[in-house]
Amino acid sequence: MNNKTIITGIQPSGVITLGNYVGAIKQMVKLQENNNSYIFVADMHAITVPQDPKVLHNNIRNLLALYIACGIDPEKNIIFLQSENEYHANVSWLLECNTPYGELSRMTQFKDKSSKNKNFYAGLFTYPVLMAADILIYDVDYVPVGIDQKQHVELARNIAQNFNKKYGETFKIPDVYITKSGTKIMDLVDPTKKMSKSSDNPKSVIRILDSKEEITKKIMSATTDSECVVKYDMENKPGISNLINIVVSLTDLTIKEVEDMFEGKNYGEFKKYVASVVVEELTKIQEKYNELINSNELDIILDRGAKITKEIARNKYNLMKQNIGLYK
Ligand code: ATP
Ligand code: LTN
Repeated sequence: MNNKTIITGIQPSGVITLGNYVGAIKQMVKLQENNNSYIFVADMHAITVPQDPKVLHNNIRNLLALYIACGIDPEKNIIFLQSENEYHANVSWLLECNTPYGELSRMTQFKDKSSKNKNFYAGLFTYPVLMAADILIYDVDYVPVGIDQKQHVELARNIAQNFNKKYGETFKIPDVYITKSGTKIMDLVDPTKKMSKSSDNPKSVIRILDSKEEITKKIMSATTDSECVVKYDMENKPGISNLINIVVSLTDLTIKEVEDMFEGKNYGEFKKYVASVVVEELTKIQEKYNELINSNELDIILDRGAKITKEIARNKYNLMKQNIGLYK
């Protein structure tokens, strides 16, 4: 992909996982070279479920520092904090008033999350509209996300198409850009579930700031099977396949090469290798993170991001108001 405008965001709902790194950040690092890219901290999305204010505050700064430590270059991207640009919420409201209730009810992530906790808030339901606002404000070509977000980007497309039809050309129609197949990293304890940063089980998730010992311990105790053959088979051997995926997404090796390397070897040896690959990658990131977290570089980056994105968002908001017939 070249010369395209792209946007993506991650929620500061916990320290990011290896899944977020592989599925979102690493992709943006590749794409930043030849595209006009926006990357933001989706803090207003994080509050769709209850958050402890102090923890949330720390998670926001951590995520910002981690973006940069993971290779997101502030010179090549516009990095911003969603809540610092109040137009996202304003645009979202105008879109909400043009989004059929029925379409929102079909969102699988909403069904999932609302079934886990029946006392959910309205924001959890309308969240995909805020995501549509994030995307449509910037007239992007592509939205790089993991497969779990595809339905939300498709909703943003529908919202934009309907809005354009009803009120005249207002938005560019974005496309989803699904990051390389096979890069969905699964939970280490239950490898049929996606590894998720809001998971309650610490053993399930490798977090980017985990220590070498923690990483090794978690991988060594990851759920596998009793077959003792390192072979990729997501359906019958989800645990081993997930570990192979982890290696493939952090190295230049293919699945076949990993299988060949461990032919006739036991799971213990394989797991030790997986742990060493992860530790090597995350140690580099952690060193950079430690340099950044208490520096004022982060504040400078945010101020610049807020300034640039507010200007763009204000123009889009005003165009929407005008097209809808709101007084200006
Ligand atoms: P939460 O637990 O709060 O829902 P999450 O870990 O599922 O968070 P998101 O903030 O929803 O992560 O996602 C940020 C980005 O990371 C998205 O592009 C998403 O597709 C990607 N992503 C999240 N989890 C994984 C995973 N396990 N494997 C690959 N990509 C992932
Ligand atoms: N909903 C996404 C985060 C997100 C996003 C966006 C991604 C919010 N707004 C706009 C891409 C574009 C998530 O939970 N992963």
